[in-house]
Amino acid sequence: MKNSYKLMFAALLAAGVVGCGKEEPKVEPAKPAAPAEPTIMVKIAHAGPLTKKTPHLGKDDENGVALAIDQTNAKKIKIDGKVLKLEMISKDDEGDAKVGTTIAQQLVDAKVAAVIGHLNSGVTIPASEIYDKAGIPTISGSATNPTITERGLKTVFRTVGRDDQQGPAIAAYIASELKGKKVAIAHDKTAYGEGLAKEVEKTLKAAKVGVIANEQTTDTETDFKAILTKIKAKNPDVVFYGGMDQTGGPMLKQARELGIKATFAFGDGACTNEMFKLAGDAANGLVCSQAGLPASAASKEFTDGFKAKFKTDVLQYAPYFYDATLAVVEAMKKANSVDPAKFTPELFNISFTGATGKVEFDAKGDRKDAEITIFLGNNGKIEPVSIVKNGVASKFEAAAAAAPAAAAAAATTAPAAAPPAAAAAKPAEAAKK
Ligand code: ABU
Repeated sequence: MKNSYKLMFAALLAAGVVGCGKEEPKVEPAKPAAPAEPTIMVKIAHAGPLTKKTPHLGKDDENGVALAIDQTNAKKIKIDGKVLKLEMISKDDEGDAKVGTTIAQQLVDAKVAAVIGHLNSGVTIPASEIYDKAGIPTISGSATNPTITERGLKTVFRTVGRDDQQGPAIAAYIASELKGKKVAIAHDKTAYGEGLAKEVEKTLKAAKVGVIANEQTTDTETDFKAILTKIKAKNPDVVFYGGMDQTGGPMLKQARELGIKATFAFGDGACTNEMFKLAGDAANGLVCSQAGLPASAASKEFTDGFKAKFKTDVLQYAPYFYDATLAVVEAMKKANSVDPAKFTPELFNISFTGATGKVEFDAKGDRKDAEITIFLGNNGKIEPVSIVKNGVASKFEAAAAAAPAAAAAAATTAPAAAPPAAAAAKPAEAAKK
């Protein structure tokens, strides 16, 4: 049969004009597909170390951004009448300022609408200047150095607390709970490590705790025996290290090998379960702080989504990078625009409950009412023991862990129900801004 006959025959069959001697079921004509809703594609960048220094933390952060993007896309949020479709571009800054500024320019050239990152303060500081010049907002979920938001840039934000909140909180714990009398301090010479070590030292000295050593290393060092030998000679009861877990873990392990008995304390960069992989049993008994609520207090939407998508545990900052991404979406909704020039100013006006509790920024771009959590290493993992908010410490309530807002409330309504005691109250007070 020629093609034209075939087509005509098929049409007549469909219309019931010709048949094969028996009744054929009527074939409903296919309904025309609904016209696709207009969408608006927006590139959101994640930037952090994915191959060097702390790639485990960089991946955790990236996962937080990816989850927020997935969940946002599923909600089919309309901006200016179009369905918002976010696309993630993730860049490896290797935890290095030079690489960070190179990729910052690449992200500007790629016309991303916002950058969620970087992980490290020392990378965030120079990279955010490049984004700022391009009018692109930067929100970090981990960078805690105060300088980041002290430069008057109106495009730079963070969803975690600052080191001038975290430093006094961990120092207060050292003074009042560990009853430290002779504290040795070491840091990795990064913006974060050195800055936090200075905050800790300042608070300890104000509390009349002796700071008997101040040693320096780098964020790529693997052998700490030389500085540890000097520290051992001073016989401290506590050692505070300002640095990340990839150096903090081996340092702690080597300290025990050298016979140093002091309690080791760390800031958020080394406040991860990774410490047990790096230091083994030596990590039991460590004390550390995170610049926010613990991951165990993250929202159900985040926790369930994270487990389902990544089949792994949160390491630390993923909920904060998730909330940083959602903050951008909230600002876009408020501005009804995906244009950074229009939605960036709205970041100062947003208010939403994210994975980590209520998210609002102050006039500097810092998170309002940031909490600091103190952890102890115990039985192969870090466990939250107290929360410091606005300079007031209270016991961490495991029962409230599933609801960040409730956990935050427990922390503020039970002032000084737990550490720190009087000796630490003043330093904690100094954390108020
Ligand atoms: N806050 C610790 C890790 C990131 C940073 O501030 O460098």
